Amino acid sequence: MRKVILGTLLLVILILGFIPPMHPQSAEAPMIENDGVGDLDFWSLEETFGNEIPVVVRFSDILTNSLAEELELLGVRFSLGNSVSSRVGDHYVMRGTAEGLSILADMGIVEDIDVQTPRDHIQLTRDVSIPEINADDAWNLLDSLDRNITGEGLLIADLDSGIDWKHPDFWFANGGEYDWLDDGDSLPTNGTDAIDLDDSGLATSDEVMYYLDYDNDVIFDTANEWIWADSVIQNAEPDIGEPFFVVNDTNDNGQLDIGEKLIMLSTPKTKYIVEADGTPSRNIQVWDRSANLTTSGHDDPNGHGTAVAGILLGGQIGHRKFVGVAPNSELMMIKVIGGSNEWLTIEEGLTCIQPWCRRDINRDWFVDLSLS
Ligand SMILES: [Ca+2]
Ligand SMILES: [Ca+2]
Ligand SMILES: [Ca+2]
Ligand SMILES: [Ca+2]
Repeated sequence: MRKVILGTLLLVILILGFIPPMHPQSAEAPMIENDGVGDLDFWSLEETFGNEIPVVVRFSDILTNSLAEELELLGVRFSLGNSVSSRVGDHYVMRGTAEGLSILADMGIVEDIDVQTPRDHIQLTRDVSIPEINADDAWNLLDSLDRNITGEGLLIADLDSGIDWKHPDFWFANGGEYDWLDDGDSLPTNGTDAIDLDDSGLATSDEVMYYLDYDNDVIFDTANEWIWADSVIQNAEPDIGEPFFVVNDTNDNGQLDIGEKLIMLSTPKTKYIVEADGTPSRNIQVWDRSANLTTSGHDDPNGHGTAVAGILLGGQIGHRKFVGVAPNSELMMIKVIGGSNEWLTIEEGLTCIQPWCRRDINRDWFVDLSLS
């Protein structure tokens, strides 16, 4: 049965959105980091914010009702009305006077206080926010076809600024397992280890293994960093056609060990991209994974659509730290934000879903608008 579900994840996206490697935090509002309670100068902040200093407070435990009432007597109140609606996990959005926040910081119940960025919103990474909405519990449930509820079989139409569809977060780990061939130090080593793509047991020049070392610690972190084969152009850079992999980290230590397999990311999760063709008349064009996606010049310089797609369906369950709500679903990105006449109006975007909906007649659909 086909279902069309029109929904908005606006609140979820505002509260939960974040893809660390691709989208550094917005600089729209000041972000004051502190390493512990007491590093903030509340009195300086009071000069900026008056008696309404907006903060995110991480408590050592969920607040009881009586403690929440006690805090409000100190002149520290909950930004969104009460302690329930102002909470994500053990983080609370609050506002208060410098004096009230100072007392709060010294009460021994607070792990951390930061100034809100932007005001009234909590920014948490997906490893915190996705469990908070119980998505990880839903993954363990079965649908009527005995499939785990991970988005499998679902096509998400997302009206946004586009997607960096080549990013390995947006590929299925369905390309089979491969051995890695170590150079003798029992560690992943850029440029000297190999991925045995032809299962010959021998390393050849088109099987050289690399990993992206985001934190420059010369250690490959299986949950946050990416490994790939420099198989097409041997230049130590990932090129079109060079496969990325996730690790079957069987001893669950976050590292690639001898005997552990690599799983190839083989199929893009992005099934369709719909955008205007860049001419003033803005003719609609469709990039189809089964036809012409790899030849598209589509990109997402804005970044918002890619971030939203990460929340919707990014990552691979069991292999990555940051996983979206429905990571086994497929994506139709409809570009309604952008320049150079590549955008559709929202009305055009919603309209063009329909013929595709009829084509994918046995699909369940979800439509996401996250545009405010
Ligand atoms: Ca090695
Ligand atoms: Ca590293
Ligand atoms: Ca290369
Ligand atoms: Ca391991």
